[in-house]
Amino acid sequence: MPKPTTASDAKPHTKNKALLQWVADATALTRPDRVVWCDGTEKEHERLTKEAVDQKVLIALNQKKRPGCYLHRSNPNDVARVEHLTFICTPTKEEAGPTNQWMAPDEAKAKLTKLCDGAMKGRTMYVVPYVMGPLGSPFSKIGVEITDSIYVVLNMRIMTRMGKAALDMLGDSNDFNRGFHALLDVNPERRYITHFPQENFVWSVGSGYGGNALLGKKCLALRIGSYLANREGWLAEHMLILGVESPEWQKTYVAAAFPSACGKTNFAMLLPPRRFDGWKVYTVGDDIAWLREGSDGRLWAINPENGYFGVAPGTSYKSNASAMKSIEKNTLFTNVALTPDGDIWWEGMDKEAPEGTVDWQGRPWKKGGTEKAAHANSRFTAPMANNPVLSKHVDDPEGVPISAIIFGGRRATTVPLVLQSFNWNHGVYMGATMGSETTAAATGEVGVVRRDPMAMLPFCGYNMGDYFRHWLEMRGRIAHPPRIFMVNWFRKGKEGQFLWPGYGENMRVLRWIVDRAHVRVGGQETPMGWVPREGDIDLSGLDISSDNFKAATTVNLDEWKRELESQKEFFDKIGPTMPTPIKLQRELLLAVIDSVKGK
Ligand code: OXD
Ligand code: MN
Repeated sequence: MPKPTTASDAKPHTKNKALLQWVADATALTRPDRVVWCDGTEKEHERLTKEAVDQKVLIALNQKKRPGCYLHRSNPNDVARVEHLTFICTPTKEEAGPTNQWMAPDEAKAKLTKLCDGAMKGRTMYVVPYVMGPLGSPFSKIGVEITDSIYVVLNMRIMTRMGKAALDMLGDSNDFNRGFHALLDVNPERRYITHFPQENFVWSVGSGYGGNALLGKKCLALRIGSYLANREGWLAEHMLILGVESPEWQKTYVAAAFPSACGKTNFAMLLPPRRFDGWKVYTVGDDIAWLREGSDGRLWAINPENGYFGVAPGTSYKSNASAMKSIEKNTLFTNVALTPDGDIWWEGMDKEAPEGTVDWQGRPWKKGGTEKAAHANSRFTAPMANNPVLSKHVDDPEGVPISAIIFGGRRATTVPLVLQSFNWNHGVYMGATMGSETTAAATGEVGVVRRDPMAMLPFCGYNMGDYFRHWLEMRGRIAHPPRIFMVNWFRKGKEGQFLWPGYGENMRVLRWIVDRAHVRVGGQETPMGWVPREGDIDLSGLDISSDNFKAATTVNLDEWKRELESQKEFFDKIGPTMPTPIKLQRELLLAVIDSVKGK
């Protein structure tokens, strides 16, 4: 068995017995040629980047145009999360619930032990200590990822607070997430993303894709995180966090859950339109929020991440100028197209692709053909410090106080532009019944409506019915709960056109939400919740007809009746753990519709 060494043959920066033992066990199983303990220094970063370029894992981009930027081309069979290969390995199937894939812990361990036997021979094993959340924050969690992917190490360096600081924070404690990642031969036949919530352990093999391999993100911060949150009385959510500042008042913080690839990063970096001169939106986080009650009775949130793993196609100066600025330097790109001058390109960028662009697989790309230049789920990994609208509170140990929670989906019909719930329970019901059309962020059919409660369907690490119960119970902990809303930027008119312009104009909706949270603007009560009337939302300078605005905000009771009826199937799927207050909400709304319609 090779002795754990760092690249410089120095000792690991820890005497933590539990950690050293775990690394020794992983070393004995996988038998790497070399073990490298990552310290997070700039020197290490330079060395690893050079190694990755030498190994052709990274392609250096034009360093004059994009300093510190590199392109990675993944195996074409490994471009997205794989929900059908993702398992929650709780002692019983019931604990994982009906929406998760379950495997018995012993079976999963036996399978992956076999696959990992000698799997790192001839390779380097990296030990990556990291913190999710601000250093020193009581909210934060420590993880250590073992991986044989240098690409994963370089991404973890951007996405987390990685290196010696994490080991210092850990000290002698055994309270850390163990994340064991091995690429194997990157073959879907040998791909398993397994989670052991009771052991705070993740074991992922056969994929190098971000959501499957950067184990601090979906695996720890959401799946294991949600399990811990239920046990410890807080919330781990698939939510962005933003701060809205008006010329007159202080900031108001909002958290919003949208399913993958539905514009969370764009919303978190929203640039207010000209009409909103003097208004600012600051990003706290673009994907994950950890929330808990503060001593003042409000709900406080941190972003556990340190960077953005954003969807590239569609990102442009028009859709998200701050994201474009965030990727000017020190950014890793995955599966985007490469231009002849060593820059990156994707569909939906501001400019046309120049002649001689090669596609995400390195093949010459033909403009106007059927093949996309960039993969639909191509990504950028950018440090959050690059974001020109980064909130100055991202490193605050206590986080920021949340005044509103938004649930959003991609729906062509039914769901209005914005809808405010009547109260916390009704809001939890809204989140629990959220539906959205599927996107390219996960493998499978695109554009089909599926229930994606709280945008957590692929990320809840335990029984979804218990998760709803936990949400309902959180009300008891929060004396001053945030108001809860639903939004839908994607509603279409009769001709199939989008009714709302979206992007920066979403500021108008955000302002209504913030004003409603502070109880200082009107709205119209409907049987399904509150919607803005035309005068309640500032539409000045916006080219939208009154008819279109009404169509975007209308609550059509026939559509809602169908919606509520179709929710039954999902409720049945959740089965006996579905909390009664949620079931009753649905029945109540159905009864109200019937009474309003005079049936
Ligand atoms: C993501 C996702 O990468 O949700 O954030 O898939
Ligand atoms: Mn996400």
